[in-house]
Amino acid sequence: MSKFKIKLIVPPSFKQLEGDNVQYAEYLDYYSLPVYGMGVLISFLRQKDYYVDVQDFTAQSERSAQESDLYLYDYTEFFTQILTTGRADQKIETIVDKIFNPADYKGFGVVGFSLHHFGHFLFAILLARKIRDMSNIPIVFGGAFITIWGRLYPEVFDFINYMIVGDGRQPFLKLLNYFENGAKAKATIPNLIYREGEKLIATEFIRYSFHDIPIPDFTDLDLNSCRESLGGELVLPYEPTRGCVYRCSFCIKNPMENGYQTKSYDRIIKELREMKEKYDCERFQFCDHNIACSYQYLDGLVDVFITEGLEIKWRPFMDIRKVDKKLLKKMSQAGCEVIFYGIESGSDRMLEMIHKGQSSKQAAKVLRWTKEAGIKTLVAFMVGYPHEAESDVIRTIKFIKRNRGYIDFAVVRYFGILDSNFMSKNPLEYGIRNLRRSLSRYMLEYDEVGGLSWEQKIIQRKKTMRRIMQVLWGK
Ligand code: B12
Ligand code: SF4
Repeated sequence: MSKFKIKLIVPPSFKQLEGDNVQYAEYLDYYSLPVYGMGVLISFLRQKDYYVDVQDFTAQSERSAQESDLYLYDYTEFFTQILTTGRADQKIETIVDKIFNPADYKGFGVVGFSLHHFGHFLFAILLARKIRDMSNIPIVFGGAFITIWGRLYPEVFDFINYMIVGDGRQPFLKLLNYFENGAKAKATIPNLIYREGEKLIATEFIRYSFHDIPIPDFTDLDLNSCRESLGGELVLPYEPTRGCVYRCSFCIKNPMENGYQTKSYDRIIKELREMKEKYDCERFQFCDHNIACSYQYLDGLVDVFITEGLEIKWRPFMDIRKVDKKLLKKMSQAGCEVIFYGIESGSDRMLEMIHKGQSSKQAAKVLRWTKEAGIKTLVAFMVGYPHEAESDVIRTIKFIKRNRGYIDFAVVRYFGILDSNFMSKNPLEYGIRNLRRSLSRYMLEYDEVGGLSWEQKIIQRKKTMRRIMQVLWGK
């Protein structure tokens, strides 16, 4: 085993009550799931004989948020201060002090942070600053948030040394080699971002194979504390497919994706069996983007689950374009217990503008079939899309009223333009202009061409949100 010791952290996360891209949800407990990408990285590093110590605050996040009041009113307000000083207000600093123990970092050659979303990122900056104050240990940020938006925050290099974007396995290994024996010049390590003087250097981006991703290693986690608050079930993430062939306007394509990629049935069965046994876990959240891109593939996978008698419960993300009654029945038989559908709107005009490739009629049919097959539905709606008119909102409200019986869980998001999505690249094509960064930077504000200004849009979408929440949850 290498003497070089690695510390990997998933920080607790801030959650918003209100702000840029807030979600109002009545759904399954996503925050208690351990972060899949971090598990993959641990597994890979241990296969390479590294000692990895893991501190994953994921499961505690939900609890600590409630206990210590991490639900801040629009934390983006504090963001600039956190980013530039590495410090927050006294209340948050007290929380950071509680979880920060200098002894935890002694003897380690590097500290890596795995950051899935913006809430993680903020907390990671605060922890990184604390570590930096006491030592020069190299600090590396990676994870989905860093892959997509890390480059927008050069100031963070006051507290950290490197960001690794995309699949972190090989780049991190090369960086470790560089730390340990100065193997190569850092400029030759792929997928690396670092600061040199005032300049941000980004090395060549390599997309690594999806086909040799190991199963995640969660052995160090207290899996009991990762149980869902809803039913106390242990649910673990697993990735059978990656990517999606469609191009919904708001969607962001992670550079790690390469179209729609699938694992072989044999491999999925083997890996799920292994995880089931290793973690005594029967429930899996599939972390794919859209498992139903290929009807044939999904149909075949479901057949194999049944013939192999896998006996697991699973929860995929799917769009409804290719789904039919027969497939849903089989999925139910194969253990599928909840499907996350992006329905977005009840207005066909809006669905067309989003390039969603589905009609509200189709959506209603699929929701009914899903429930009839004995599968629960988790439905995502979006409010405040550019040029959403009163008639569109009324159509969505009517859609919800008509189909409420087929919706078990729902999540409503404010529509937001994310840096690097299709709309940010071609705003005029989507009827928007004057794009500018919000406080969070990765979200963009805009004005509608011939319509509402951003200030008016905020008021309009807030009203719409209230109406949608009222029909969904009576509040
Ligand atoms: C699957 C997924 C989920 C799954 C699984 C999450 C989990 N627990 O693992 C579910 C549905 C549960 C989920 C939940 C959430 N998610 Co999510 N999720 C994704 C998705 C689609 C793919 C991520 C993934 O697993 N990829 C596959 C793995 C292998 O890749 P990876 O995680 O990036 O890890 C690799 C590298 O990043 C790197 N790496 C990772 N860690 C580290 C650390 C170091 C030190 C290094 C060097 C490298 C490194 O190596 C890894 C191995 O290859 C992304 C969008 C996208 N296309 O990336 C959104 C995304 C990351 N999620 C997002 C959000 C917001 C959330 C939620 C907060 C939503 C919510 N309100 O509930 C929650 C939070 C979950 C949590 N535990 O805290 C946003 C983040 C943007 C933002 N606003 O901050 C994204 C971008 C989606 C979006 N467009 O809005 N998510
Ligand atoms: S179907 Fe889902 S994953 Fe595919 S482009 Fe649309 S929003 Fe993105």
